[in-house]
This record gives sequence, structure tokens and C-alpha cells, in this order.
Amino acid sequence: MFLLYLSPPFSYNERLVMRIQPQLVAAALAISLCFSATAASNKKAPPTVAEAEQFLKNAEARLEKLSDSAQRAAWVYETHITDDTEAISSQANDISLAALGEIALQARRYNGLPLSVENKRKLKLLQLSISLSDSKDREAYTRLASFMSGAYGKAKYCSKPSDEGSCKNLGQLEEILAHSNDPAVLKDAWLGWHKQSASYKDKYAEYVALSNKGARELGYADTGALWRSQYDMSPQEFAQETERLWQQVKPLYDSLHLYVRLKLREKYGAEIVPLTGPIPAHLFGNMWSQSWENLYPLVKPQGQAGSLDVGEVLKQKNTDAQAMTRYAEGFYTSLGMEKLPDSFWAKSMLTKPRDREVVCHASAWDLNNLTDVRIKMCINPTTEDFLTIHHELGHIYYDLAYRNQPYLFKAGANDGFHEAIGDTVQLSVTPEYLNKLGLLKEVPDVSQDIGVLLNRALEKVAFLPFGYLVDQWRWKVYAGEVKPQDYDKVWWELREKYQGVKRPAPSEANGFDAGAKYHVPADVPYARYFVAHILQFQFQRALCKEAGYTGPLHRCSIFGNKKAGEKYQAMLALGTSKPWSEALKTMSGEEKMDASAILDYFAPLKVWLDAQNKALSHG
Ligand code: X8Z
Ligand code: ZN
Repeated sequence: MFLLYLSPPFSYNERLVMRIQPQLVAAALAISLCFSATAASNKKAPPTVAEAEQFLKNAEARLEKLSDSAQRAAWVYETHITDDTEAISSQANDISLAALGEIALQARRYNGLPLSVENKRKLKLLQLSISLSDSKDREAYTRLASFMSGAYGKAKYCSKPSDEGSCKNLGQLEEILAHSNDPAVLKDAWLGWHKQSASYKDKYAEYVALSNKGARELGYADTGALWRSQYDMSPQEFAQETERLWQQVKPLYDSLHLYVRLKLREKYGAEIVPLTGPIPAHLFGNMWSQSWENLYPLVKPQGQAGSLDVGEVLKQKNTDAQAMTRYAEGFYTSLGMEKLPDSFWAKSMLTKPRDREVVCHASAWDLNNLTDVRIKMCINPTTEDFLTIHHELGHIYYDLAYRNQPYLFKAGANDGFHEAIGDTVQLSVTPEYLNKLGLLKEVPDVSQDIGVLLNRALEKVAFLPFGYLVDQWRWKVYAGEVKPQDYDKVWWELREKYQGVKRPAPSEANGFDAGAKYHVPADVPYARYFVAHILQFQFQRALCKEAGYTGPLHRCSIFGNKKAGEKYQAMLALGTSKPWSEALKTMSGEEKMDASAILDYFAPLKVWLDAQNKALSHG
């Protein structure tokens, strides 16, 4: 299914892209001509309900037909980056955007008619789009989008520019960030990667201007407002909701941040890690300091401490990418969900090819809106990748679950739901579960719970401010409040304010640090991940209740529980046919996002962190 506001190459690939295939284009144009003729002939008479229904039927059929081949161009591009596949993909995007924009503009004609609830929703969904009527603008927009995606995918840092052997890709640099203990080496890898995005800063600024133009054609203030309009509430309400949730979780984040600060200070010294103020961003084990689980060995509680780390065992067992993916599939089938189709295994890209450039950032694809589902990922035998596969298959099982919905409803209840499905499953990847798989030798007893919780918090709680701030920045950029000359200034103001991290060295002239995060050049909205990090705990609380579990939330795993599986599947099957609050209600009885579930989950850790912080600060 496509993303209604068209976006270039996309994470779980909810977007409309299209391949240039003469017969398909002819078919598309034929349909287009058909109903623009109808629209033209009715120009004077007010539209009727019957016409609106016919319009929706035609639009759905047209888009469905086009989306399948569109996805294929993007798939080929992202798994084989060349000038040719880039051109094909951007041309395909151009055609899809033309169709989408045209349909979105036409849809407005039927607003206000007494349609069925379902059709009103379809009409609204069709208008969550940009429209660039001017073909030059549209071509420029899609060319820029494809270029930036490819540039990010291909980027390498060469510490000795004349020596190709010194070049490292993002995966290799991330590996250094994750495992080196040398602050100079960490800093070099961090700065080396962040230098890369400067090359497409101008292009990004041009792209923003065109995207805004497209959003305004459909009556949105700017693209940021369009993005915030997809949550069954006004853009302002969505901004307020996310701020409310952030305020709910901030005290938990602050406790974790202080604890980690004190541990980093012990390791790297007072010169590098201050007692107050932001901490240098290269020390958190992650290129964007967005999740800190690689710091677990450094910060774990003294004595015996449970862990979720299965990296060593996966390596010892020579677990290949397919076997890693089978583990994740096994979780979903244990809930009663179907096995992945054979085509998934035949067509997915599970490892980084040696002979060509690809976009390694993990993504899930639904190519024909039925069962041609795939993932694209450069899998290594690490705990992080083990968990990410569960995330990606969450997208895939959502796609499969809503495949019988009408085309326009083949999407997540909102994009945060799509991101939360697999993350909820990650919460059931407990030590007991890993032990059942033979990946963890011993099941830690209750006394080691704090270690496990801390490990989980480094992944999930550390993420919250990053999940929130990326789009704080983009909303400002799209609103024109932040101009290119201030991109870095405002980016770092936000990173200091929310994450409490700072740039390891002064900003470069004309740098573009936000662009060093995949979702910025790929133009994938990011607030979805913040929403998902709140929702997944609500989902988990509801599923554990359904499973009859009554213990502490952090010990619950729904592995093998068919009753919980049925409940989950019922929500997934709704797709986006209902407002997200109704989908949530079918699962948990709640109608609002609520951070109390994540706070409940980590309650014992919060007490422990605060005690540690007190002792360490006075020690
Ligand atoms: O981009 C992703 C997924 C694909 S939708 C791998 N995530 C965000 C990121 O990597 O920054 C998952 C967590 C946040
Ligand atoms: Zn995802």
C-alpha cells in the first residue's frame, strides 16, 4: 500500500512509486482520461453521492494497478544503486506523483457530501498527499528525492582520501561506534560520517521548497502540517499530544541520562564527560546516540546482571541471515500467524551484497498489496539485528493481515502503529524466551531483573527524545522557521535540549548533521517512532492481559500464546479502515495514547536508577 503523502524511498514502503512500463502508463492514462472527462462534463452541476462513489472506485482501481509496478522500480533501485536505476525510480515516482496529485485535487470536489463513513474516510485519506501540478517541479522533486536516497546509501568516509582501502561505509563506522573504547577513534568515525551529508544539503533545501509547494496545492500550511494531519486530529492537536507524552516520560529519561553520565564520566574522565550540561554524542555506542544498548557492558549493575545480549552465541553458532530471520518468523507463527510465503525467502535481500551499492537501512516491502512481501536488510549476527528483524517482520505481518481490505485501507491505523507492531514483539523477547531458543544459557532469576530492565531501557527509553526531536527539527524546517544556514544550529539546540548530547567538535561551515540520519534524506517522517515507543507498551500491556498474565509487565512474554495472537491479528486486520483510536480500543480498551504503560514497565528501574544516582553523585 502506498503512503498517501508521497514520499521517496520509504521505510516500510507505504508509498506510491511507479515504474515506467508503456502498457501500464497507457492503462493509467486511459483511466485518468476516463474520469477527468467525467469530472469535466459535470463541472457545473454539483457532484452527487453516486459520482463520488464512482470516483472512489476508479481512484482505488487506478492506484492499486499502478502501485505494484511502482514498488518494483524502487526495490530494484534500493537493492542495486546505479545511475540507471536512480533515473528509472525517479521517473516512476514522477508518474505516481502526477497520478496521486491529480486524484487528490479531484477528491476535494466531493468533500461535504453525505457519504458512508467508510467512503468519507477514503476521501480524506486521498487528500493526505502533496500535489505538484507543474511537471517541471514534479520532475525536480522526484529527481532530488532519488538522488538523496542513493547518496546516503553510497556514502563512505575515507580517512585517507587518496587510499580507497581507508574508506568505510556506514555499517563499518557504526561498528566502530558500537565497540571501540578509544574516544579519539570514536570521534573520528562520528565526524567522518557526519561530513558526508554536506554534499546534499543544497539539494535537501531545494527539495523542502518543492515539497511545501506540493503541500500547499492541497491546502496544507506546509509539509510538516501535512505530516501531522494523518493522526485523525488537527496538526496542532498532534503536536500537543506528543508534547504531553514527552512530558510524561521525561523524568524516566532524565534518570537514565544521569546514571549513564556518571558511568561515562568514570570511564572517560571529567575532561570529556561534564557533570552537568550535554554529553559528547560519540560516546553512546550509536551514531545518533539514539539507543544506547551497546553501553550495557559499561553501565550494567555490579555482580550478576541479566542481559539480553545474544551476539556472541549467534556468532558461535554461525547463525546466518536466513536463520536469524527464521527465529523472528517463529515468534509470529507461535502466535498463530501464517508462515512467510516462499516468495519472501526467494526475493528478500537479507545480506549486504559484495558487488554493488545498496541502501542498507532496514525496510519492509509490500510489493503487490497481497503476498509479495519482502525485507531488505544487511543482517549481521548481533543482538541489535536480531531485534530489528522482529521489527521488520512486524511490518510484514501487518501488511499480510490487512491484505483483504480495500486498497485505500491497506495501511497501518497510523504510521506509529506500523512501527509499533514488531517492537511490541521485541518486548516479548525476554531472557526466558531466548533461553527456550537456546540462545541464552541461563534464565536469570528475579534478582537480576534490574540488569535486564536497564538493558531494555538503554534501547527503548534512550530513544524517546531522539524519536521526538527529529521531527521537531523538520517541522521547523518545513514551516520555514529554520533556514539552511541555521540547519545545524537548530539541530544541535534540539539535541542538547531533548537528548542532552552535544556535537563532539564545533560545527562545520555549511554542515548538515541532520542529513546524516537516514530518514532526513529519505524524507521518512520520524514522529511515528516516538508514537510507536509509547504505543508498544500499551499493546504489550493489553496482550499480556489477554494472555492471562498477571506478573510484572517486564517479565511477560506472549510467545506461543494464541489468544493474545488472535487479539493482535484482529487489530492488524483492520488496517486503516477505522480511526486509530478505534483500532487501539479493540486491543486495549483505551482510546488515547498513554505513557503510563512504559512507566509501569520501567517502574522498578526508575527506583533503582534514582538510588544509584544519589549514591554515585555523592560518592
Ligand atoms: O528506521 C527504523 C526501522 C525501519 S522502519 C529499521 N527505525 C528507526 C531508526 O532506525 O532510526 C526503527 C527504530 C527507529
Ligand atoms: Zn519500521
